[in-house]
Amino acid sequence: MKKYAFALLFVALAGPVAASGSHAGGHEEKMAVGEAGDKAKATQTIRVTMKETDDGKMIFTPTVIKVREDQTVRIAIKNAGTVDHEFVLDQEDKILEHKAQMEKFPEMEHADANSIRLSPGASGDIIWKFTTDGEFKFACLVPGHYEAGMHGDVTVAAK
Ligand SMILES: [Cu+2]
Repeated sequence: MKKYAFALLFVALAGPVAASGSHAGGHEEKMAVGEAGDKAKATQTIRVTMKETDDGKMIFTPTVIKVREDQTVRIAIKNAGTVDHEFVLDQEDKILEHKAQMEKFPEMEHADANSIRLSPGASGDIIWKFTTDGEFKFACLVPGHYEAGMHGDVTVAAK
């Protein structure tokens, strides 16, 4: 019932926004992984580090994030590496779609609430409300980085 109400609300809100046209990715659609959260409502801070390793891999630490449905978290991300990295949070098929786009357009900028790009040494936050239980992903979509190991899993437990 609640999900149905959300869907109706979204249709009402999304109409004019979609009509104005954003880029082809269709980021205006409601995301299964959730929505931008309110920092004041964050109940947990999850610290994530991004870096290259001595043996040529690129990694997130940790690689698994566990949260609960309807929980708002602050994901505090630090680039401890020597090249730009990204943190993109989404469902797996969207991540892979986005990855393919990044391979065609490596300089593509993301200005979405579910992603952040950080230069070496930089830190930043994503405040996120997980609205749906299930399995999601986070990844760095700078070309080559996903293959080098930069992806992880998000498990959202049902309430
Ligand atoms: Cu990266």
